[in-house]
Amino acid sequence: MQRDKFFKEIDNLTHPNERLIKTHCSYCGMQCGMNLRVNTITNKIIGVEPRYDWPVTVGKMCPKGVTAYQQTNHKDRLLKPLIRDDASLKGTKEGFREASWEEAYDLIAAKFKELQEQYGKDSLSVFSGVSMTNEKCYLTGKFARVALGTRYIDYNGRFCMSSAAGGFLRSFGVDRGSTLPWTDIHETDCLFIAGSNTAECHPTSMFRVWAVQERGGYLIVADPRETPIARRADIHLDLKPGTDLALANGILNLLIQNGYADEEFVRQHTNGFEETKELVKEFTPEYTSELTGVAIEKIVRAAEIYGKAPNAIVMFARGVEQQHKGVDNVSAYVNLALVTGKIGRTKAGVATFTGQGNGQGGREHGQKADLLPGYRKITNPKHVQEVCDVWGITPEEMPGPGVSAYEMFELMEKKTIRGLYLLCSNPAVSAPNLNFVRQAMKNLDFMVCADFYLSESAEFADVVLPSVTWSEDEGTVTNLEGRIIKINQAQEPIGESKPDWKIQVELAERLGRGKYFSHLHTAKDVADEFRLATKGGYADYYGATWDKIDKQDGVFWPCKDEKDAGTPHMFLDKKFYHEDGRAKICALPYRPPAEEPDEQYPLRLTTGRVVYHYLSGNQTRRIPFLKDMCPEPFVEVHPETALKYDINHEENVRLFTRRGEGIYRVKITEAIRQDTVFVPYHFGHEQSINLLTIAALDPMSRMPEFKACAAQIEKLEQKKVQ
Ligand SMILES: Nc1nc2c(c(=O)[nH]1)N[C@H]1C(S)=C(S)[C@@H](COP(=O)(O)OP(=O)(O)OC[C@H]3O[C@@H](n4cnc5c(=O)[nH]c(N)nc54)[C@H](O)[C@@H]3O)O[C@H]1N2
Ligand SMILES: Nc1nc2c(c(=O)[nH]1)N[C@H]1C(S)=C(S)[C@@H](COP(=O)(O)OP(=O)(O)OC[C@H]3O[C@@H](n4cnc5c(=O)[nH]c(N)nc54)[C@H](O)[C@@H]3O)O[C@H]1N2
Ligand code: SF4
Ligand SMILES: [Mo]
Repeated sequence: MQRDKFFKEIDNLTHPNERLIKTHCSYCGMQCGMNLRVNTITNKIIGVEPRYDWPVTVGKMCPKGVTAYQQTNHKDRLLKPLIRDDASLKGTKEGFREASWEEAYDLIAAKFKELQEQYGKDSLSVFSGVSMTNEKCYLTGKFARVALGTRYIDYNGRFCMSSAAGGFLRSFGVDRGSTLPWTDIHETDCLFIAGSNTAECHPTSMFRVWAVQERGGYLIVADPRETPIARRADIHLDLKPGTDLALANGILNLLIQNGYADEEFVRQHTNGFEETKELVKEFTPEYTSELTGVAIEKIVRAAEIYGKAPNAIVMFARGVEQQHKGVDNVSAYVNLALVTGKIGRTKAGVATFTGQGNGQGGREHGQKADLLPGYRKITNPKHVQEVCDVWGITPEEMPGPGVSAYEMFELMEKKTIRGLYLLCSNPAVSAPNLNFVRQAMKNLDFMVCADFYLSESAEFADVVLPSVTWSEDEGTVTNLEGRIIKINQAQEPIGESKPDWKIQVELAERLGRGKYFSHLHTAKDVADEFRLATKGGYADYYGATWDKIDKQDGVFWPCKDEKDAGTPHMFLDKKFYHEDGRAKICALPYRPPAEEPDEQYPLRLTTGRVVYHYLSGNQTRRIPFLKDMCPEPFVEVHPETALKYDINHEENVRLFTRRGEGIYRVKITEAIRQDTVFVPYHFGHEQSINLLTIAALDPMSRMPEFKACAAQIEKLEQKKVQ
């Protein structure tokens, strides 16, 4: 009997009563190719298989990806809108009741109108995210500016890709996260990877990284921690958090001094070399070592390897970018490629590991405070006119630039902003300096949150709208290469949940702005308008039709028209996007982290990720396998430091900074510097490390310094964990 039942169950899983939907993972920028398995009788998603035929990840997936399908029919899904009747319970899960869409829309429209009549258009704000398709990101920007008419829109990419964007814009005049396709990586001779825990955060890149070493090439890693990738590196530059600018300047100085500059390339295609050369002279190996804590020999050897390599790729991620000089760090690492001319050809270039699934596309099409679709500037009258022509509004109706994500919370705290439409982000966990941010959200007169689970941020909302997971809708996403790909629908939305674009179309109607949205009946309708709105912008998607994406395994932007196959390699013609066609080599003076350790707070706190969880954890903390593997946060401490504080492995300690504190379980490891502690940030409420982080913002990108602040540890005598 048992045996029969077993085989029947197995049979059900592999039975012909199953269809495969070709799509991509819901999580990180790798966007691994997958097929969702759908039961044709129940029409429900029942599993996943990796896609070997997807050229970027060729059948590889990570623990998050193989369990991502469990989100769709999860018991925690929001099935109906929720309305909070008792405002005194704001900030908790309590006090909500289920409501119809009609009632929810009526309430939102009435409250939004009331606030705008009393306090002006800009009393409302939109805070969004880039786990959404390009079409949804595009429509969210239009919704803010046309349906709400507010200048205040920004998004979670401000905490993620904004420094990379700023650095690329300054250095190249264009912001595409990678100058080359991922399929080039394993063929290069040297990878210089800074501030990226690649093996845990972009795991399906690793086979290409190892392949470089297997072919006799080199791997250089700059990270304060000995991550899996640092452990296998030829050189591990174990720098103090917040000192990348000194490291990159020091290496650039050695490259120039030792004759590795490509003088011809520099003369013909760049500006700023002489000034930069002068500036970096100060960064001798000795001085660089003093600032960064990295041994002199390692710095010298790293420069020699990178300099000698015929082809090399400089890669980086949030370790470098989430600093209050993140933009300078990016330009400083880009300098290495520009000075040595290792860019603008195949197998050589620069790439950032874009974080979220649509971290690239989501920043190009109007969710950012100052940007319109196609990477157009909201401060450029020509650009505004081009978008107005598509939207059917006048330039006078277009709101001006707003402020960055964290600064929106500052305006909420001051009550300049009184209403918030939050979607696809969980800032009550992921924003810095959380005691302040949570208070700012509490301060709002009215808040809407669209999510498919009740997030920690939804706890601050007056109305929660049930949106859908990635598997219940279709659209395009731009992966970390700049390749536009297609997400396909595998299942109908469960319960009464709706895709965000549809919610916005229906809400616009209630707000009296229906005529600008009512022609959008399907995701494809939004896609067609979206492509048109990007036409002529430098992030031009006009030629990236769904058909072409399917036929070509994706389309790299820019892609201008039907005939254009797209642009896998940037700058092959050595033309950069600044007006004179030259790239900029940037002279960047060193600045220390905003908050340096002192007697009271002698340690450096840095934060980041583990392989099992995704961002605020609102999705992955609900998946049994992932939760089991990493149920709670921890603090990594070096054995010498543990000895000094008399703390043991697995002991709970109090970790605190000038802004907040938390109780964390100690993980003793030699894989971290003695002066540094690390905590992952995927956890909510009192477990959020962002209660401790600092909101020191980069002057250009407005990126907070998640990666470095001063902290202290205290032993909790009684609180030992059994
Ligand atoms: N498993 C998993 N994967 C993810 C995500 C996730 O949440 N979980 N999120 C996705 C997203 S949105 C993003 S943005 C990416 C992030 O991907 P990564 O940037 O690779 O991840 P982080 O853990 O934030 O930080 C990377 C490394 O920076 C190091 N670091 C800290 N301070 C410094 C410093 O001052 N200088 C240098 N050079 N390094 C430093 C840390 O030790 C860490 O190893 O991952 C994506 N992939
Ligand atoms: N200390 C520290 N803090 C950090 C970082 C760090 O390294 N250290 N990294 C920062 C970075 S790089 C990032 S990217 C941010 C990310 O931080 P968040 O923006 O908070 O990221 P998520 O957890 O993805 O939040 C997305 C929320 O929207 C929901 N959601 C997902 N898809 C959709 C959709 O299509 N529609 C709607 N309506 N909802 C959806 C999810 O359930 C989830 O609740 O965190 C930042 N915060
Ligand atoms: S590497 Fe990223 S895209 Fe691939 S399966 Fe893991 S989370 Fe998903
Ligand atoms: Mo991110």
